[in-house]
Amino acid sequence: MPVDAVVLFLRERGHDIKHPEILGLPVTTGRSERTIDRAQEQLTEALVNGDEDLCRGIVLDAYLANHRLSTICDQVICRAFQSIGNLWSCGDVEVFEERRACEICVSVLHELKRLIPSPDKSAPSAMGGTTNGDPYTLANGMVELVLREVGWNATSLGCGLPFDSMQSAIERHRPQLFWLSVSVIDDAPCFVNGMNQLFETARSSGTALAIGGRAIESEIRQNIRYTSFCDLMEHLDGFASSLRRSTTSPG
Ligand code: B12
Repeated sequence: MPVDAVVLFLRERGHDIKHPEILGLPVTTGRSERTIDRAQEQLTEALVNGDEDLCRGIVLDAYLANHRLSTICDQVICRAFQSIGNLWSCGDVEVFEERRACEICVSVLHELKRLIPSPDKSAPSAMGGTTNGDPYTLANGMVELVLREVGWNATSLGCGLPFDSMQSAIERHRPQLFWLSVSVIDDAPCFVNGMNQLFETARSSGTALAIGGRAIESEIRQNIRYTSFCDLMEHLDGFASSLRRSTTSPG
C-alpha cells in the first residue's frame, strides 16, 4: 500500500503509529503533543535548535491527529515563524538559526506533499508563485499543499516570477486557479499595474485569481483586482473547496 494511503487510513481512524520508521517517517512521530497550541511552542524551539527530526515529528503528529493542513500552516508553522521573527528582531536568535529554520521547514513541506493523496487526473489545476524581488518561499509552498489537500492539481512555479511570465503560464496552461503570495512589494505602482494586467489575462482565460500575503495592505488592495483575497491558509481552504465543487459539479 502506498505511504500516502497508509497515512490517510491512520488519520481517519485515529490510530497511533508504532513503528514510523517502517514508513520512512521520523522515529519521533507519535511522541509529541497533538494539540495545536503546544505544537506551535514545541516547533518554535525545535526550529531554533535546528532539530530537523523533531520538527518533522511535530508537524506529522499534528497531521496524523487529523488537523487540516491549512490549520497546521496558519496556527503551528506560521506562528512559530512569527515567534522566530520576534526573537530575531530582539537579537535572541541568530540570522543563521532563522535561515536554518527555513531550510528545515522547506523540507518538512516537501515531506507533507509526499503524504497527501495525489489529486485525481481529472482534478482542476492550479498554479502560482511569488513576484519579482519576493524571496519568501514558505507561504508559497503552503498554498500548493493546502490546494492539494482539497483536491486541486496544484503546482508551484516558484519565487521571483516576472508578471509577464505569469501571464504566459496562464495563457499556456489555462489553470482554473492562479495564486500569488505577496510578502514583499518593491515598487507599489509597478505591482499594481502588473496585478491588474494579470487579472485581465486570468479573466479572459477563465482563471480565478487568489492572492494573499503580508505585503498586501489595504491601500494596495483598493487599487488591484483579484477574485479572492485571503489573510490565512484557512480562508484559501474554504474558497478553493467551494470553487472546486462549482468547477466540477455537473451542468
Ligand atoms: C523567514 C524570514 C525571512 C527569510 C525568508 C526565507 C524564505 N526562504 O522564505 C529572508 C531571509 C528572505 C528574510 C529577509 C528579510 N526579512 Co524577514 N522574516 C522572515 C520570518 C521570520 C518568517 C516569514 C515566513 O515565511 N513566515 C511563514 C509564512 C507562512 O507566514 P506569512 O508570510 O505570514 O504568511 C501567512 C499569511 O500571510 C498568509 N499568506 C501568505 N501568502 C499567501 C498567499 C495566499 C494565496 C494565501 C491564501 C495566503 C497567504 O498565509 C500564511 C500562513 O498563515 C518573518 C517573521 C514573520 N512575522 O513572519 C520575518 C520578517 C517578515 N522579516 C523581516 C525583515 C526586517 C527582513 C529583512 C529586511 C532583514 C534584513 N535586514 O535583510 C529582509 C528583507 C528581504 C526582502 N527582500 O524584503 C521583518 C519585517 C518587518 C516589517 N515590518 O516589514 C519580519 C516581520 C521579522 C521581524 N519580526 O522583524 N526574512
